[in-house]
Amino acid sequence: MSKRPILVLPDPVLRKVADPVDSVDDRVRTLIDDMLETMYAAPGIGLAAPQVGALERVLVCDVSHNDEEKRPLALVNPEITWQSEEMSVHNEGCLSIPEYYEEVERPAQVSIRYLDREGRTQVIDADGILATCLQHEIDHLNGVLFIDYLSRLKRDRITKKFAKQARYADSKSKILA
Ligand code: GNR
Ligand code: NI
Repeated sequence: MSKRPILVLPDPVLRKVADPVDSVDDRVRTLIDDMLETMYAAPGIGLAAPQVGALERVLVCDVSHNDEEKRPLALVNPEITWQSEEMSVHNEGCLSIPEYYEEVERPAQVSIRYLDREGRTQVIDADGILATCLQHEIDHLNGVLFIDYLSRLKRDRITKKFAKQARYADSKSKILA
């Protein structure tokens, strides 16, 4: 297993739609294991493959508490098959938008059909933070970020801040080169 670098805004890969996986083989299992290691190290409660530069429909998540046994989940080609009318609000963050948090409203409960790491079809019924996390990760597979649910003012402010940081980092690396 190895940790992979996490892409940060404004990396254009984060805005692309990821491709379905056509066979859950050892290559995909290695991607899953690397994503879990990367997520735990960050630390985060979820990670989508595009965040490590892989434009494939794979996500991992673990919402267990620090004092509990780990409960890693890996979903390949996830599809939301049902969502509740009831909504809930969580304070969200994203490893690709470091140190920025905002409340986002999403369906409180979802059912998701997916392939597990053995390629078997499974269904998960989620609520609470798990439902929020899985929806946040599935959004990543479609090039959608949680800031897309905020007002244009907030989204533009954060997008510009990260674009400016990227320009600065780029100018520094040119001086050092
Ligand atoms: O670590 C993460 N925490 C989090 C908190 C609330 C809602 C969603 C998340 S996912 C995030 C990790 C991440 O960026 N996954 O894409
Ligand atoms: Ni995220």
